[in-house]
Amino acid sequence: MVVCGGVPAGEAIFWEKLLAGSLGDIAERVLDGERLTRDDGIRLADSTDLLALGFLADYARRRRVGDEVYFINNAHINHTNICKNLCLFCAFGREAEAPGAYSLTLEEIESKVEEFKTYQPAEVHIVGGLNPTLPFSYYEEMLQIVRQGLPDAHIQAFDAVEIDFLGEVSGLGVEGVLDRLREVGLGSLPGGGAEIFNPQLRTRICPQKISGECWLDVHRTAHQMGVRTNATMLYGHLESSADRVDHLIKLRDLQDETDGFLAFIPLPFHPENTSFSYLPRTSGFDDLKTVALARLMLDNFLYIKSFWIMLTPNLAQISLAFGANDLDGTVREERIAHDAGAATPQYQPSDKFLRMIQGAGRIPVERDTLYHVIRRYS
Ligand code: V47
Repeated sequence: MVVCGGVPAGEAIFWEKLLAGSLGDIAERVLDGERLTRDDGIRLADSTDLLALGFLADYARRRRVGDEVYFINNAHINHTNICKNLCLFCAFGREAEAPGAYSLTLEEIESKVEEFKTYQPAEVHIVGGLNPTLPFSYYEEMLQIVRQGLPDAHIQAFDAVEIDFLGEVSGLGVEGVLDRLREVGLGSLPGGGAEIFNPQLRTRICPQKISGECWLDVHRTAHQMGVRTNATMLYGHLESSADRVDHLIKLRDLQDETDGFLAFIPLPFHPENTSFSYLPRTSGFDDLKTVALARLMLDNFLYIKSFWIMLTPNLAQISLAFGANDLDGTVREERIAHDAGAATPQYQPSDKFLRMIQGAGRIPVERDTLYHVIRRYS
């Protein structure tokens, strides 16, 4: 194949090398904008040619979404860590009587919102455990409090696992719950709870959790109702390359069907204080490869988000050259990764995002949850 139009002149030499190498046929498909197969994905996931993966993912990113990199002024609330699922990879969830178990009262939520007013976040991101003692009215009132205190903020709340649980608690089902929560301010769903879809693995890492099919069904329902959602994949525990690729393909298939996903966020497993504390942390090499794999497989997702809290700011910045185009947000308080040993700060100011993005030669864009531009920095 001859390298020609579409490839910047300075890159031709790299393409020629790639096309002649062991990933040459995949490189050709990327260059032609063709969809990659499961087999391609597994070969990429198993490859140790990190720079080749990065080069291909960076090309795919540039062609699909250009040079802008997004961040958001947001604030997280983790309203309860009491959880009936007690997933084995999770250091955050605990039984009601366990040390450190908490549920924020509505008054405590109100004072958090009061505190947030100083920052005027564009988004309030709310996730927590499946606490059987909290009535559905608690969730409705929580959203009402956030909406009242921060009327301009988008509320991204409750992952698919929580929505399914609330469907049961309330007796309203998934659609009924989404309807009711939307009435009190719910804007979109975060992408948590997907973990890894392989059912055999789910029984080993999160036996009480809804199935992958159920997770996908909740997102399908949300999309059909016009509620946008994110998607995640927890990697770096017991899964194989094929498990990762199959997970991504299931997300890609649903996106083909609904076009309702906004961002995909790969979440590196943090083992501390979990049943898998004997496992090592993911390597930087694997983190970057996973971002690149996601960009290459998820050809119908616009946004690949590197959550700096879990990835570390330095690696998140480097991941901008491996297919990522979003760094998430200011956050302010995070418990899920920190309970599992994350040593990153819990807050990062906007000017740090500007430095990270401009330092990577890209264009910073402050966004809202739905990726409307709040400010584009030239
Ligand atoms: O659902 C739990 C994961 C998720 C651990 O949608 C763990 O924009 C690593 O979903 N090590 C919560 N991960 C976080 C999440 C998220 C974060 C940022 C942005 C968005 C978004 C979503 O964290 C959980 C679970 O999948 N998780 N325990 C752990 N030990």
